[in-house]
Amino acid sequence: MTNHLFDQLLGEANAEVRLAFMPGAAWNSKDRSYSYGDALDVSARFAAMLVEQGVRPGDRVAVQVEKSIEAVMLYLATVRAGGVFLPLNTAYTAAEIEYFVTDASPAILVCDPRREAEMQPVADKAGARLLTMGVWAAEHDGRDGDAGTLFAATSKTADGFENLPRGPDDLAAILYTSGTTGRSKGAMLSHANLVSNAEVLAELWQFTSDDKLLHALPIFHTHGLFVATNVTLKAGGSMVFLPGFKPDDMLASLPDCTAMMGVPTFYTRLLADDRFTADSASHMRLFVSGSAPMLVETHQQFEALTGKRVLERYGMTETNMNTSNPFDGDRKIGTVGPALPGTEVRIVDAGSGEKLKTGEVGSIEIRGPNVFSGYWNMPEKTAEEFRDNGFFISGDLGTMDEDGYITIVGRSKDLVISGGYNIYPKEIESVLDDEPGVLESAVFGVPHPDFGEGLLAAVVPSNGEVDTTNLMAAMGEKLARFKQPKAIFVMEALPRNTMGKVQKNVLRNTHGDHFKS
Ligand code: MLC
Ligand code: AMP
Repeated sequence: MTNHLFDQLLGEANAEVRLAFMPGAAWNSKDRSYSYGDALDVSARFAAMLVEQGVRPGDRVAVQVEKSIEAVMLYLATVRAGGVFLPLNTAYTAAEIEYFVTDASPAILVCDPRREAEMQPVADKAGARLLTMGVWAAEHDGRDGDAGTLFAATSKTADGFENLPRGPDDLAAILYTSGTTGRSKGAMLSHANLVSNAEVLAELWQFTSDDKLLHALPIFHTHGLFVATNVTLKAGGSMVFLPGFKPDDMLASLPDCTAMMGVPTFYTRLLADDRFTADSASHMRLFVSGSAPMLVETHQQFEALTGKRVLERYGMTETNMNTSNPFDGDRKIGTVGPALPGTEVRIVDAGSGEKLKTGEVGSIEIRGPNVFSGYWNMPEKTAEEFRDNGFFISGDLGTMDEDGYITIVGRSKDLVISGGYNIYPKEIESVLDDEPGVLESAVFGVPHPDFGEGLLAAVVPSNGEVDTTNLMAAMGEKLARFKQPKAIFVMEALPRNTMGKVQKNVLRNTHGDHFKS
């Protein structure tokens, strides 16, 4: 019996090798270490538990828990049990989670024990069984913290558990990505999508079992879960697993690592810290950046300080990674490199779909084994975003040079990327427009020194005035913190063109200096 993703990632794992450890008095948790043997054992026990709890092949397992090694085990367990892993941002409010779980109707929803009371009605409404997953070690070493019901339901042995069979085209994960219409869409990723990307990246970036990755990204998105984790597993390497980005912990962990993956904010924060020197980076063989554009200036500063050039690559929730600058060869600053082996990337005229000439700006489109099969329950949306010949329309605009390197120059979608998180203004505008006293709103991004882009909102009151403090409070209940505008401006009217369309470029120009210190 084969389980495509599991077999490819862990089929030949050397049980003795250390996979990950989570350091850190700073995180109020004892040093803990996992070998590949532990990973095989714990993920099998979790998988057996999921089957006992009623998970059947193809069932979704929705998970909103803090980052931990055990959360990775839950991902592997879901795959082994034949399920579909559905990770959710820990910042999402109960209102946001309700949309995802009613849309995806998972068999199981796993949440943090501290959120059990607010999540129970959400699970009930979606017909999902609720489990809670807290601090694993609380069970084992008596530390403070609620371990939750998931560990309690897990048997002490994995005896007799066999992976459920799953083929390359079966679903392995659904990742929700916000949409231009304001409704989030669940990108359906198959076993083959994930395996092909992990194989290609591990080889291209020359990952081996000698590598130790500094992992400080969240594990509910493509970057931290599939790129960072799957590539490490594929290579049989190790990870230092930090719950988030804190400069002290990054600097303390760097000497022990060989590679790091991060969003541009990681790099600007490291560069802003005097303790980050050429020495801190001298032993590192690879720094990768992606999820948002890295400024040329940041690239140059990093290289001037460390003598190393960050390798920038380009991906999406729907497609995993599409392009990458080379490991060996010319890493061109300001570009995201050429298409990955096995993946086609083309630049076309958005209207006609005709291929454009070298250097011309057009729609970036992608085809290959990395590209998802469609949006969950949204066949029309899926059809709109694919060409008849199978190319996926990314919504990004770019050029291709004579060597096939892609430069992203903008987006045809109304999207703000803040600290590597995608925010679709439409979703925030819908929330603002529903508030009493608001006639209409426009949400937009402007340059932000830490997050790349920072979110701002302009609102037009329905009766002359509106209390922006109340608006902020209302958003606090409905939207994750990172989606809330950092400031709200009251305007008499929104700037519009002759067609009546809101001119966000005018708002961006007017408020472009908002975050400049
Ligand atoms: C936190 N805040 C943010 C924010 N992150 N606001 C806007 N954008 C963000 N990204 C809020 C906090 O809630 C807080 O609010 C205030 O801003 C300051 O927070 P902080 O303590 O400075 O933030 P921190 O916890 O350090 O997080 C920043 C970060 C994090 C950049 C480390 O956002 C992060 O890990 N981003 C990575 C996202 C990611 O993995 N993207 C990959 C997507 S996959 P207040 O007001 O309460 O103080 C993808 C495909 C691909 O895109 O190509 O990879
Ligand atoms: P997400 O939907 O969260 O997966 O975000 C995908 C989007 O992130 C892409 O469509 C791009 O707009 C953006 N992105 C990812 N990597 C890069 C990069 N290296 N440079 C610029 N934009 C990027």
